[in-house]
Amino acid sequence: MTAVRPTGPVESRLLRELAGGPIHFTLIDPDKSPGDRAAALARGAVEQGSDAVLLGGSTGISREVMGSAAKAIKAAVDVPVIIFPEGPGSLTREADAVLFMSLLNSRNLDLVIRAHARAAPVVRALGLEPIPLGYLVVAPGMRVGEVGQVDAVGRDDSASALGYALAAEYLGMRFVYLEAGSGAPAPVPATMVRAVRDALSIPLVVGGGIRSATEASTLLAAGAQVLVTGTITEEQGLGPEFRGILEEVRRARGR
Ligand code: 1GP
Repeated sequence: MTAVRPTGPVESRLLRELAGGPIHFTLIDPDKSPGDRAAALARGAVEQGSDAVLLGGSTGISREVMGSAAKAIKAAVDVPVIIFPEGPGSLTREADAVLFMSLLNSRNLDLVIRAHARAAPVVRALGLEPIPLGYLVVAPGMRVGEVGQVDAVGRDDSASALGYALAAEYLGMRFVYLEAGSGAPAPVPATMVRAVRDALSIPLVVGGGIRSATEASTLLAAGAQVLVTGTITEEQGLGPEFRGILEEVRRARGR
């Protein structure tokens, strides 16, 4: 027994990369991009410098669909494949890790902690590495805001975002994710990212609505350490916008 749960291999790898500057996660929805298409997207994204693949979506993805996407991606690329779950039903041992995340501003206790009590023994039995993360939905929140029954943090309410983020850190979570919602018309405001970054000691993940190099650059300058993009690859593949975002991440790392 140690006093603190040891950091697993995926988290250790992410922390090593973060020591060199910001990184990028590519979100793939296996319902929209199953198996081989998921693997092709992942291969292209990693070739352009993306550091991990998140697998998820906000509608019930089955264990089988998640499993076959994870397996195909792992055969294609050498970056962590991490489940971004919307419930215990999509957990699979084919992935490397799972964001073990509490939806901090949900009104539904299931999404704050109760589903986790059901999922934790499954995560343990599958041998999946849990990465503890506080997930905070900022307006407009989009589909995850609705499904997650959130009291979305207002876009001008950096003080609330800071409070939630710091509470997550003090509760022992190891990452905080500020989420504007997949497909949001604009990402989380840079002023909010800056306010949270200034207070937080753990890595800050930012996602939702990032579609251009300019938005990526603004968020990185404000202190975002992990940028997550999903819609842009689902809609446009690995085109110039995606490349532009990855170039900004590389530039922020000084590469
Ligand atoms: C959603 O933050 C992620 O959970 C990615 O958002 O699909 O808007 O890139 P987009």
